[in-house]
Amino acid sequence: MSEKKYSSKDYWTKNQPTWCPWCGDFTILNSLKWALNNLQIAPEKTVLVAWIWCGSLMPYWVKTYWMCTLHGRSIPVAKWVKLANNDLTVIVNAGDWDSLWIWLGHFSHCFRRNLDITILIDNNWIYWLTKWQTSPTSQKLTFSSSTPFWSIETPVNGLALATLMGATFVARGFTWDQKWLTAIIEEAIKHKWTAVIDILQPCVTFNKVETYEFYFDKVEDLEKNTWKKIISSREEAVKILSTPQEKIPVWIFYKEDLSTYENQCFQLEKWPLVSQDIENIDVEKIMKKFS
Ligand SMILES: Cc1ncc(C[n+]2csc(CCOP(=O)(O)OP(=O)(O)O)c2C)c(N)n1
Ligand code: SF4
Repeated sequence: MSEKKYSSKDYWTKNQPTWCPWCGDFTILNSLKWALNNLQIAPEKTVLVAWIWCGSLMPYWVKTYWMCTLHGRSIPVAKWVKLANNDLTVIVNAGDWDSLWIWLGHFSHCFRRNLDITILIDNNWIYWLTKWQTSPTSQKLTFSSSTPFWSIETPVNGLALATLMGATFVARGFTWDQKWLTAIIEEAIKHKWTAVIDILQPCVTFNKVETYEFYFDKVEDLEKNTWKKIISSREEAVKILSTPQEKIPVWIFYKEDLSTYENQCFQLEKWPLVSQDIENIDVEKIMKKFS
């Protein structure tokens, strides 16, 4: 086997993560670094996009290019990064409020576009940064500072929504299991279309209900091979994702290869936009046509 160009150290920055001990975000960080290393993706060809919440501090601890954007705007920023230079590996790291509340429009529509980006949702079923409020993924009857008489809304089913909107890679991971989470992230990055992974990430400080112990009982055990099937029918995937299961399935649910947005842009046929000579492009004619 040929020697690896990048070692795992090439993806580490000098700074130490400041999350609470046992926070699930550590597993996501490690899994992401291992996935990049296993795939030998050049750190200088990778862009991590996030904003400002607990897990979105992740870019400080991964040695790639990164951007912390405005709240709820990571997907459009990731999209423009990808369109400007489709040679880059672009990864979005989001929270459950970030993706399934403030960003819901961007989240839904990105699957129709199907650019080659990977979206990780660090789903802790609660808002951390603003100190323990009910989130769009909180279960019914959640007690928190924003719902002191318990929540009565039903939670958003992000994966079912993504599948309905045309997602071509839909998966769930669990932060107790770094080996499988790494494998899922690797598959998502390899997938040449928009990939989404909902990651069950217990917030050990603020979420005293959906704890690791809570999930141990409920999550499928991949070592026992209880779930590990990839569904090829979108209808079946939506049905399974929308039907409460005895155990929460983790792994890749649905995968399909279609045309990426980039592949359908004639402007990107030969080179990424950043490598093209735009000096002599005359936009006057087209401006006149539509003015
Ligand atoms: C436009 C806007 N509205 C509200 C906020 C306040 N705010 C900051 S973090 C946050 C919740 C983040 O929750 P989530 O995305 O689930 O991540 P977590 O912190 O739970 O990991 C909110 C409401 C903000 N920063 N910007
Ligand atoms: S508050 Fe929760 S989500 Fe944030 S670092 Fe601590 S355990 Fe993790």
